[in-house]
Amino acid sequence: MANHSNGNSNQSAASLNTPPIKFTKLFINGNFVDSISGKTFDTIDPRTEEVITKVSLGGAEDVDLAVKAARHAFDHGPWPRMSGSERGKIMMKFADLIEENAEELAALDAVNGGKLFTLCKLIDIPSATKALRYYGGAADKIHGTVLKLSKGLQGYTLREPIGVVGSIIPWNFPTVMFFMKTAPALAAGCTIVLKPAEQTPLSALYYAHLAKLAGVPDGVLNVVNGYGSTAGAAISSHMDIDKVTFTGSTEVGRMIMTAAAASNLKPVSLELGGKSPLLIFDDADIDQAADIVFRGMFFNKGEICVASSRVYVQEGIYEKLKKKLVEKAKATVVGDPFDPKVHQGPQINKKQFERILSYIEHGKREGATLLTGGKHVGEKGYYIEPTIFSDVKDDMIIAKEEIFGPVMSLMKFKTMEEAIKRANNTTYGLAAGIVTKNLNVANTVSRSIRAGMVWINCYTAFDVDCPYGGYKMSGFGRDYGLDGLNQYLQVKSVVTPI
Ligand code: TAP
Repeated sequence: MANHSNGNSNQSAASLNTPPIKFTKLFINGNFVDSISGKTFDTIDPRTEEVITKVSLGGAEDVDLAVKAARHAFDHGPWPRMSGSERGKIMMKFADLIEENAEELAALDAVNGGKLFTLCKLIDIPSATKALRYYGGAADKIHGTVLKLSKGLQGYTLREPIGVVGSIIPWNFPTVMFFMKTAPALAAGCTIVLKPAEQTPLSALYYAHLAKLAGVPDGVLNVVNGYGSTAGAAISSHMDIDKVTFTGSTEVGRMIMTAAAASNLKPVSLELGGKSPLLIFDDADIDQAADIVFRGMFFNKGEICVASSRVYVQEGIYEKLKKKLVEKAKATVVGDPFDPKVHQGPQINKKQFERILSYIEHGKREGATLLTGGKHVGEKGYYIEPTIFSDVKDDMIIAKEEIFGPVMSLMKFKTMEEAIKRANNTTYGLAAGIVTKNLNVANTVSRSIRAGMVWINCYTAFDVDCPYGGYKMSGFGRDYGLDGLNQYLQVKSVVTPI
């Protein structure tokens, strides 16, 4: 417990601890503007529960303005018409500008999202530049095919940008999500109206500014901050948006799909929740397994859709692994995400904080054994101890529902067949992990699990070249990889007599 201190006392990064807030308005048609209503909302520092700044509150009418700008840029502007290599060049410049401002951008995500500053610098911000360079490099390689037709016909296909893209993203990875959606859409030649999560608007506005500096034409990338129920709903039901891409909860994903169907039948891609199983077999190296399990669950304070929140451990290794995991949890330093000694920052907001604590209470009431953690840390800020339950049963709420916080459920299994069956016993299918030295086990399990991503002897190993997305109620469509680019393209067939 001694380590679970909530100090807001980092001196070494004192200036970044309170980064300058340069952009707080909406970004529409290349300009920062107030919302039409003139209203603003508070954006909160989860370390202190205090207001960082006020941000313009966009509503349906602001979304409408942004869509008009994006529509005009798509129908008449240079972006979809310029060559792929020209678009790629601008995207490379955009990446360079992000690199030049990396510290400040990392600080914005850390202060706004309670994310570890060092990891923002090491992972989140580089993911933006990697995505821009990967898709920027692909922009001049978007080809159709030549068709071999019968009956005196010849033809070919064109892969054309889908049009105006509405992008609705969550708060757990503000930068990663922004570029996971924006980089392929830009490469394809689309124009974009993006709504960041209301909890984390700050870095998105900075990116809009850098996009303009890099040469992205006005109207191509618009950022409208606001609430999901107003600005988000206006995007999903807009008649002039050609596609919506969304990452967030399954509940909201369903609402977006309904709104898309009820308006102009726009295609949607949804990356939704998860309750991902991680299977540890008896032959695993215990230290390696403990590292993988611990990071799989507690990375980004458990606020990650692929969190390995259901850990199935084979009976021969169960007790040993349990002990190691508890040791690791007890050694975890919870506190200010700017402090380099800290491993886990605060949860995003009061709502999530209370939700997580209520799941912990559920776990206790349902009869799971609380091995460690379970409590709020400190007096101020949304800090929660890394929490591990053992003796969890598959039908307990903590084993079924996405908690989206630092709460791990440990379960024991005997055979591979049993583990596969129990791992698949979920409505979700986002990710899964296997730790074993046995190649046959790894192959059998990875092919038997119904999930969009399977990691063997690693976890949360993402790469821009690796498609990522869900099975079942974890959604459909893929982000990243060339599959991610295809989401922003559509195929036109052209046929002519020979
Ligand atoms: P969501 O409500 O799903 O938020 C995701 C995004 O959708 C935000 O930008 C949100 O706007 C927007 N949104 C909300 N209602 C909308 C609507 N009716 N139409 C269009 N857009 C709408 O997630 P949350 O409430 O922040 O978190 C709740 C739970 O969702 C979490 O506990 C977790 O289980 C899950 N979640 C999953 C993920 C991933 S990566 N799969 C990410 C975040 C949360 P606001 O800005 O107003 O919130």
